[in-house]
Amino acid sequence: MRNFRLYAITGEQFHPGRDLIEVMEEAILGGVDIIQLRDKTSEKRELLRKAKALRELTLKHDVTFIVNDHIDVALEVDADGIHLGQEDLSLLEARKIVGNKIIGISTHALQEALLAEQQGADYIGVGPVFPTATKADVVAPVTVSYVREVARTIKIPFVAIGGIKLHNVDEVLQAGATRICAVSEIVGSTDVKGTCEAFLSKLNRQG
Ligand code: 3NM
Repeated sequence: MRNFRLYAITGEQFHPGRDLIEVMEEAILGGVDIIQLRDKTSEKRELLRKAKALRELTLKHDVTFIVNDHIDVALEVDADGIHLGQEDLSLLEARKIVGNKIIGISTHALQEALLAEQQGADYIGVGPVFPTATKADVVAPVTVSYVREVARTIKIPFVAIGGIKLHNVDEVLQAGATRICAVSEIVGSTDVKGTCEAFLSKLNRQG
């Protein structure tokens, strides 16, 4: 799996009146190197339309493209990978279906992280670090102490997520994260490109 540092997930509720592809292209121009389509409300046909458009966009810019939950959609548009939560299809089942595509797993505790690593996840999500209203029914914040624990223990790439903003990202980086993911702070920004650039300059300063 290609290295990545700044991971953006779609969140259309944060940019009413603005086109999905336009917003995500701005994020890419700001330096995002991996994009995930996450859409809990669209019907399949609409989801497929968005996935196709994002696949085209990410190919054009040579950026990794991940689809959340919907393995069928990921396969249909030949996405680079899928992202699954703890309640979704198991990693081992998913691996049988997607072969060597990227599989990312959300984790909220070290046991989940260790299991995902052992079962062959390509990367894990580590969160929610801070409170977030973006994900429904999310567990209580795991805080930067979970980031620190994962940084010490886990060998596969991990990405910190959940409530991460420009004003609190330094704390996450200091805890050992080298990759971060944000939804509302990026796609809800009035300057998507500038926000991504600001995240990257903090990531780069950290090493
Ligand atoms: N997954 P924002 S938190 C999609 O902890 C998602 O697994 C999380 O959105 C996890 O950057 C989250 O707006 C939402 O807080 C992150």
